[in-house]
Formats: sequence, C-alpha cells, structure tokens
Amino acid sequence: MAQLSFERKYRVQGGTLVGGDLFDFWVGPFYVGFFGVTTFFFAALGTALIFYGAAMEGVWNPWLISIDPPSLDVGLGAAPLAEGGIWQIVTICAIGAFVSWMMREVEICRKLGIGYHVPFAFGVAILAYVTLVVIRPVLLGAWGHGFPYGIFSHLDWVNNVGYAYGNFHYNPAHMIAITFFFTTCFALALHGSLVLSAVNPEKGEKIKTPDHEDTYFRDLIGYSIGPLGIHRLGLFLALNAGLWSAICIVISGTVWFGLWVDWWYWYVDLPWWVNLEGGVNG
Ligand code: UQ2
Repeated sequence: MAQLSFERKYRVQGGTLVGGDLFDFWVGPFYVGFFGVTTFFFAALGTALIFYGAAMEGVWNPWLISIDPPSLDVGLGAAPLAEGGIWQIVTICAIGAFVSWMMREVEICRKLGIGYHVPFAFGVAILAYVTLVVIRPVLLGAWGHGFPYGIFSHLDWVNNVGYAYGNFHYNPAHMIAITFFFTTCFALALHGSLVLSAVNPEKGEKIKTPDHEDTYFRDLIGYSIGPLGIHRLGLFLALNAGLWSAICIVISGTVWFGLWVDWWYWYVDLPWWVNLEGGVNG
C-alpha cells in the first residue's frame, strides 16, 4: 500500500489514553493528542527559561551559556531563581517534555496496533537522564550534584566528576557501558552495510532478498542471526549501553566512595594469594 493511501486509511480517531477525542487530531503531518500539547508546553517553557537564565547571567555566547544547579548547601530544598531555581524548573520541564513525548509515542503505537518497543527504548534514555539529575542527587542529598545545562559546562562537569573518583575508566560498570556502546556501533555497521549491499546489486539486476543476507554471513562465519534477530540484538545492545551508563554514575559516591582503581583490589585480595610472599601485599 502506498504511504499516502496507508496514512489516509490508518489516520483515524481512537487509541488515546487521555482526553478522548478532544486532542485526537493532526497538525500537518504531526499527531497532536493530549501528550502533544503537554510536550509543547514543557518544551516551550523550559526553552524560555534557559533564555531567561542566559539573560540574567548576561551570557549570550552559545558555547558558554550555562544553567547551573543550586550550590551544594541548598541540599534538596528549592533555590531562588537566580541561584539554581531556574535549573530546578528547567529540570522539571525537561522530564515533563521527555515523558510527554514518550506517552505520545505510546498513543501512536495504540492507534496503529503495534508494540510499545519505541516508547520503551526512549524510556531507557529518559531513565539515564533522570539518574543524573534526580536519582543520584537525591541519594547524595543535594540538587547541586546534578549536571549544569551548558555545552562546555556539562563537559567540565563530566571531567570533574570522573576525576573525583580517580579515573572513571576503572569503574567496572563504565567498562561494561563502553563495551555496549562499541558493540552497538559494530552491530549497526554490520547491519547497515549488509542491507545496503543487498539492495544495491549490479546495474540491471533485481535487488536481493534476506536469504542472500543470511547466506552471506553463513558463508563468512557459519552463522546468521537473521533479519529479525539483528534488530532484537541491536535493541538489546543499545538499551544496555544506556542502562550501564546510568548504573556506572549512580554507584559513584553512593556505594563506592573512593578511587575506582581501588575497587580492583578485590582481585588482589582473593584469599588464595593475598598472603603470598613477594606479592603486592607481601
Ligand atoms: C545477520 C542478518 C542480518 C544482519 C546482520 C547479520 C540476515 C539483515 C548484521 C549478522 C550478525 C551477526 C552474525 C551477529 C553479530 C553479533 C554481534 C554481537 C555484533 O545475520 O540476518 O539481517 O543485518
């Protein structure tokens, strides 16, 4: 079915979770819905507040604009607008916009009668952000542990927090997260190149089928994960990249306080060699 006639057939009312038919309409190509309205509200208010914060600081260089969280002594209280309050409201707006966007994805899934995989995947990305600006600051007892909203300032934050624990590359959850990010890239490179190769045959030839893709990998390594399997693998790898990133930061300062390199002493201290002469402890 051509896209235009498909959309005419399937762009129908129903499937909404909130508001019934009230917001069940499209603006041009975009579905609105109750959550489209709330997405727009939070995104517009949050963006306006970032400009307000920039104006108060008098910083208009886009690289240097920074909306900073309150200082640590504010704890988990509310701060005056100019002293981190803007950051607090922007954070509420950001979470409101992200969750609204996810719920709009859910309503579109319901309209089309498809699975909820896309909003679920987006939910994992939201979880990673919420871990940084809500979960970990609450566990540590101060909003000041959240990261600042600025291009360079958030890079400085990552640098400083990383070195506050020695060298973050020794954080085992960080190692797992990086491994998932790299493997995600590897899987997408394999998948993207394989599909493009199949649909770009010699001039005058018909495009090739998934059987050709299977056979390519069976010839190469004796195994094909299959055209559906590669997408399951891709989703698994990508979700785990986000999840282990969240884990690696949330355990820093909450369950592990010192240098991450010292965590590895559990290995040196294993009972069967901890007291050997000449060893690190000997
Ligand atoms: C595959 C397949 C696809 C693919 C890819 C493979 C026909 C179109 C890329 C090959 C993938 C394998 C062997 C898994 C690699 C494992 C890791 C952890 C990266 O078989 O089916 O469908 O796109």
